[in-house]
Amino acid sequence: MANQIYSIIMKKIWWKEAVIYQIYPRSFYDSNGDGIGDLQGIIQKLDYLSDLGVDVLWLSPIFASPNLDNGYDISDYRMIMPEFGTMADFEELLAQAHHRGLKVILDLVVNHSSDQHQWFQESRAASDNPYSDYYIWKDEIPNDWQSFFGGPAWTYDDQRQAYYLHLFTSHQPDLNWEHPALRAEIYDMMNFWYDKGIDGFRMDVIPLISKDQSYPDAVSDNFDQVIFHNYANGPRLHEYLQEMHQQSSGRYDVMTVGECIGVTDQNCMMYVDERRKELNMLYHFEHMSLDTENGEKYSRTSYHLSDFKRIFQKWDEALGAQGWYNVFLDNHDFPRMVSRFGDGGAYRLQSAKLLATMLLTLRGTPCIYQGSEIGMTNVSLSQIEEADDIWAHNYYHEQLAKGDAPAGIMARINACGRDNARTPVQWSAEHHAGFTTASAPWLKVNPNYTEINVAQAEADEQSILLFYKRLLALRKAYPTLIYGAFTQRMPEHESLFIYERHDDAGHFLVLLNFSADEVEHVQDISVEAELIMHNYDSPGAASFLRAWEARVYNYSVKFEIKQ
Ligand code: TEU
Ligand code: CA
Repeated sequence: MANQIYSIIMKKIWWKEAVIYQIYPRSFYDSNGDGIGDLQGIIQKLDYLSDLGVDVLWLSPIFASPNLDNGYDISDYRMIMPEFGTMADFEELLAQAHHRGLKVILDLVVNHSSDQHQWFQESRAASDNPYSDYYIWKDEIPNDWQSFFGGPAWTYDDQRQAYYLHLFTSHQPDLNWEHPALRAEIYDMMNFWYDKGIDGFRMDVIPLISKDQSYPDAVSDNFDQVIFHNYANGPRLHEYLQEMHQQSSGRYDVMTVGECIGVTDQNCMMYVDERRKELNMLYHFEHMSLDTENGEKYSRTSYHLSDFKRIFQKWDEALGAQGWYNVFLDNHDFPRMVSRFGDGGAYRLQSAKLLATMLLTLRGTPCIYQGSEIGMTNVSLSQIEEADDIWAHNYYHEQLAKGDAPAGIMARINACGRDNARTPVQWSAEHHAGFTTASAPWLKVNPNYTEINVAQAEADEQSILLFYKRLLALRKAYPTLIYGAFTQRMPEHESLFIYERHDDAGHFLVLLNFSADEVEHVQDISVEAELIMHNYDSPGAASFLRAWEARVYNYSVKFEIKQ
């Protein structure tokens, strides 16, 4: 078996062994009662995080920002957002995290800045000052590109009397990476944070930074195709990533994670082949658009489990021994994983544990999104005023103008929207889920906080939280779960996801039933196999898996499983 040799030649390194926990600071914990999560709030919860057993905290942007896109529109890359605290708070957070053995990575958002950034203010003022070329200016609109959040990607600026490119909102102008001074400025800024002691960066939409200078029209109506062919993987991208590695990240012992929108299993090695010295790892969006139509954000279609599994199989093969990636099932841009890939209703407990099992036993660095460790679910917003996300607002007004009924639009926003993941973390059954003492949090708390919250989970032997802790401990105990090869069984089955993780040091079998039906699994389980993780508290019939049942077996002796 070709992939069995991976574990022998694969380089062992801390960022492959780590588990990432993503914090969306605005919604994590509010320490000063203004309704907004903050850095001191994170500090107060560090013991909770270290007790959970994660290794790396990824903080979504904490820099100065007018917050049109909640920090993904940065107005000063070297300043902490005042709502979140001060530089002293950040330094304290870093020291306190390191003291507990937790690493901290920050969000690098350098495809675009905020239009409030001083660079853009200068750039729009004149075509002959030092910042004129920091952004992408054209006298005429060169193509039909559309922005991610709706509407054209080019906007006219009265001051400069030219059009500028913005792949996201018009308040997020794209930076001009062709300009050497801009690139030097970015590397310098990265080193400023590395010198403070941070442990790496997650890099926002990094494949988009190099643009085809001929600015051709969009290749297709399918937005995923446009991203792949027009926006991502530009002609000088890999030159920039290598330069960034040389000038910055490569000089430190840090991890770099690319948010690799528009990257497929065909070109992923260009980014993460360790011999190329670009990024350590990436995460892709293929399983995130499997259940959408034409890559359209607010659409939902059904999908086959076999296709879902095929994505994980093919990425595992593509990355081989020299590449590495992140496994994730939700983050701040997507619905909650239990509501989307599991069953957020009757089988919430079982399906959240099943998804946790998958997340933490595949080959790759797992990323847990805040709140998923207690099985937080999607929220239901009854009207657009309750939504915060600019994308949701834009979509709502676009659809309304097309004559769509508000109830239908809200249903799609509730199913697909980003606010689902952004409601405050549910800490307890107290007012506003114990997130804030303010009269109102910045975004509504999911009303199910009375049942789903950290305090409840900590007191409950059967909780999802405890299950995560056990799984995290298991990964630490058995390096096979990190470096071992991944081999699927019954890849065409439409309800079961069954795979082995194996190498010279160990052998595990993972059985997952992605359905509410009882399904025969046909695997011959050896009597010597030890059941080490199970999301039911009773054994059940040996050859069947119950609704959303998940099991992990450890083989103490080598054992061939019948196909
Ligand atoms: O996201 C890029 C982005 O638009 C995708 O994640 C998108 O949500 C996905 O393809 C599904 O349609 C990053 C950030 O994560 C996001 O929060 C920012 O709004 C965006 O970049 C702009 O910085
Ligand atoms: Ca606060």
